Amino acid sequence: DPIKLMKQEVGKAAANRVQSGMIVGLGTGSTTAYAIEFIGNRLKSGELKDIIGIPTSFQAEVLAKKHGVPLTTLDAVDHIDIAIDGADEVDPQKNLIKGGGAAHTREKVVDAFADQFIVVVDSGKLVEKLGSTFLLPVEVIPMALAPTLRAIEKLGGKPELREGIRKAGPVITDQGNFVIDVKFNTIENPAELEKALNNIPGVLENGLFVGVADLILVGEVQEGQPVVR
Ligand code: DER
Repeated sequence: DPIKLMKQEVGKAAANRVQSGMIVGLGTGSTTAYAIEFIGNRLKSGELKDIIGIPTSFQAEVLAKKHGVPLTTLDAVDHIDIAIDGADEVDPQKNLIKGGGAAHTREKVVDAFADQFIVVVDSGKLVEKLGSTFLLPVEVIPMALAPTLRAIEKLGGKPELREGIRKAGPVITDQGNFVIDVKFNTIENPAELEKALNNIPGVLENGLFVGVADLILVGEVQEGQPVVR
């Protein structure tokens, strides 16, 4: 499966940038899952020492424990050296849409705080304009669902409440909130839209990551071989 190959390769490339003694932000999603696995492998082999991770979700926490990556919390560190995280879309200015895993609230805290935020994506995530292939996730507190839906429509969005697949009713985030996925025809000014959305009473965080990513690692398959650029 070429996509899986790309995700593994780019996850490994990110994990290889972690140096002993680092505090590492651990992102959420299937691509970052490989990076966490490879960090664990490097710890087991002794090649890497004294790593401590800050998870961005229950998923990251479970994976880190499974692969033997020690964890701590943001109140126990004064910096994060590298955050590794995925994305649903990446534009040419390195702005992102994230939140496919409904984890974007904690991800933005960790990714923005890190000295270096490394994004790991397969080449299918690269877009010219944000919003062209992926709905924009917005985390809202449940009691404000109705007014936030109306406010998002006023901004030109077409919002829909994210329903669970193996859970009846709406998806519930790690904070106990709802996620609204929003279709915008075009997102001309991501920075402005990010601010406008977060200024709606009841909105906790949205999946636009503007000016946060430092390095984009892209997994591709060339002549059947996975490469990273
Ligand atoms: O939820 C998130 O923001 C994840 O990082 C997601 O956007 C990327 O997940 P994937 O690597 O499984 O595509």
